[in-house]
Parts: sequence; C-alpha cells; structure tokens
Amino acid sequence: MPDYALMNQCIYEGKAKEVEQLTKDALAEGRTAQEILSDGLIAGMSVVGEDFKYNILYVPEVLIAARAMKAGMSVLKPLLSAKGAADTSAGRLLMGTVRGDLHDIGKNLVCMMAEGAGFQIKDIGVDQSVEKFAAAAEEFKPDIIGMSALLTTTMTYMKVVIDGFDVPGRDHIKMAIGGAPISQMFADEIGADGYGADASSAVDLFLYFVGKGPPPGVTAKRGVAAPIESSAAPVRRDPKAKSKFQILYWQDIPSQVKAWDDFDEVKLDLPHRFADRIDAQAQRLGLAQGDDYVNQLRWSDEAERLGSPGEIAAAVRQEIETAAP
Ligand code: B12
Repeated sequence: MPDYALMNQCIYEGKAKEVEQLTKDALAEGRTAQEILSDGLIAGMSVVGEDFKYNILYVPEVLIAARAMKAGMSVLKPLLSAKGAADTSAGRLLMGTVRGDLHDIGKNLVCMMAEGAGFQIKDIGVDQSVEKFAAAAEEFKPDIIGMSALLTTTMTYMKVVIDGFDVPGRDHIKMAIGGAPISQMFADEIGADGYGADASSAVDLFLYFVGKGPPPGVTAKRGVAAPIESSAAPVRRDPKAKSKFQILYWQDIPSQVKAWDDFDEVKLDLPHRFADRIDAQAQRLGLAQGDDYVNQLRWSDEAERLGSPGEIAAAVRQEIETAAP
C-alpha cells in the first residue's frame, strides 16, 4: 500500500524529487493514476490550500508545494490524459491575465491549485484581449473563465471580456475574477459570476460553479462555525506576555511585518512606497517571472518583544517606516 500520508507531507514540504519517486513507486505497485492523484497529490495540496488561506503558509511555500505537486502530476499526466480520465475531471477552466497586465504569480497559483483540485486548465498567459479569450474558449470549451488583474488601470478591462461573452452560445460560461484590487463589489458591478480573494477561495468558487461544492462562504473551515460573539468574556492578556515577530524582505527591501502569540496573529503590509521600491528593483533586474520574483522573498529570524501581536506589529512597522521613510 503506498504511503499516501508521506506523499501528502512531501507535497506540503515542497519535496519535488520525493513526490516524483513516490508517485512512480505507487504506479509500480499497480495503483491507478486517479487514486494516486486524489489520495496522494490532491489531498496534500488541499492542506496547502487551507493553510494558505489561514496564513499558515505564504506565497513562496505554496509555489514550492505546487512545484512538488507538478512533479507528481507530470508522472501521471500521460495516464490521466488517456481516454476515460476526462470523465473524472472536475471541470474545464480557461485562465488569463487581462490586457495590459503582466502580473501572473497569482494567476499561476490559482491554476496550480485548480489543477490540484482536478480541473483541466488552459492558461493563456498574460496581457490577453477579449478576442484572445474568445478564440481560446472556442477551442477549449471551458465551463469557467477566470480572469486576473493586479492593476487598477487593467481591472476595468474585465468588463469588456464579460460583455464579450454575454452573447448566445457563450453566455453559459461562468465568469470568475480575481487579483489584489478586485472585490466582491467590483465583481457585482461588472456582472461577473464570482470573485475569489485567494487561490483556495478561487477553487471553492470553481467547484461551486460546476456543482461540486457548496456556495462559497457556507462551509465553516477548521470547525469555526461563526465569528466569536462579542458577548463572550473578554480574554485578559498577561501584561508581561510577549509576542514573536518577523519581517518579510524582498531582497533587502521590507514588505510586511508579522507578529503572533499563542492566540493571535497579525500581519501588516508596509505602505505602497515599499512595494514600489520592490517593483522598481525587480524590473531593474528583469525579475518578471513568478519563481524568479518569489525566490527573492525571505523572512527575517524570529524575535520576541513584550506586548500583544497587534502592538508589536504596529511598533515594528513604525520603526521600519522611520528608518526608511
Ligand atoms: C510582483 C509584482 C510585480 C512583478 C510581476 C511579476 C509577475 N510575473 O507577476 C513586476 C515586477 C513585473 C511588476 C510590474 C508592475 N507593477 Co507590480 N506588483 C507586484 C507585487 C509586488 C506583487 C503581486 C503578486 O504577485 N502578489 C502575490 C499573488 C499571489 O497575489 P495576487 O496576484 O493578488 O493573487 C491572488 C489573489 O488575488 C487571487 N487571484 C488572482 N488572480 C485570480 C483570478 C481569479 C479568477 C480568482 C478567482 C482569484 C485570483 O488568488 C491569488 C493567489 O492567492 C504587487 C504588490 C501587491 N501587494 O499586490 C505590485 C503591484 C500590483 N504592481 C503595481 C505596479 C504599479 C506595477 C507596474 C505598473 C510598475 C511600473 N512602474 O512599471 C508594473 C506593471 C506591469 C504590467 N503592465 O503589468 C502596483 C499596482 C497599483 C495599482 N493600484 O494599480 C502594485 C499594487 C504595487 C504598488 N505600487 O503598490 N509588478
């Protein structure tokens, strides 16, 4: 019997070579590609997706885990694409970043996670016009089109694509949108069928669209059924309690502060000017590919200070802003 728990763990830890070997071993033992995909790879990736949603894992770890999953998928792909395997697909997803926009890290993550959830994906890349979406849809016949935009100047183009698909013969395709500046309000405004804030929510949304999951937001995760009632007794914090904290750097430019204790975790982004510096540096170095960019991220060593996570995160952010105005 293949050790699927080990395979799940290797996905989680991003051990691509081990995942590839374990996948080959499982096939050699006579297991079906579908079983290995769902019990070994998808099960591992779904834990990654959940932990990503709850900020237990961050973008670099998710990309590395996704790469490990892809190593296993590449072993299974020839078998999965064989006749009959298509019946087991969760659905068909066409993804692209809209015209004028070259950001693809988030889109790639969504594709990887959706692939891990069993969707067949066609990723048409970045800077895609409505005509390109239409041509790809004609050929691929998707159930869902997912559009990504990271710029406020390009997000408006999503409506152009949605309008382009609001015609007989194409209007059955569900239109999903996402990207940092996108919100549910914007999705409603431009007539999108749904919005996902992150890759895990995106997959929940896609599964809902194809009738394989509950409406997004309905399922309570990790047993948390409802927000904590405000009438609950307030937790008194020990005034001498400490919090740990770390700073996320892109090369030597800080971009985020995280602080936590046993009960709480707070993440604070630095003001836009820090992201601008990162962008400028990335462009100077030509680091436009997802992995090249993400590989520059690293967390500082853990440190500890007196105070709640909120207080410590705010204080450290203030210090960084003062040191590098
Ligand atoms: C990396 C980055 C770049 C890289 C992109 C590399 C690449 N291959 O993608 C480079 C250096 C090339 C770049 C260039 C530029 N960038 Co830039 N960039 C960023 C940065 C720092 C991170 C974006 C990122 O990858 N985030 C991580 C991923 C995982 O998150 P995500 O994309 O949001 O995706 C998640 C969700 O949104 C969701 N999702 C995403 N897509 C979809 C789709 C669907 C269907 C669903 C359901 C969900 C979903 O799931 C994803 C996974 O969880 C952001 C800052 C920021 N905080 O966002 C600026 C940022 C987006 N960039 C910005 C700018 C201004 C630019 C430039 C114009 C800079 C310049 N002066 O040239 C150019 C534009 C180039 C272009 N035409 O697109 C601005 C945009 C400001 C604005 N309001 O419009 C930002 C916000 C930085 C800032 N100034 O604050 N950038």
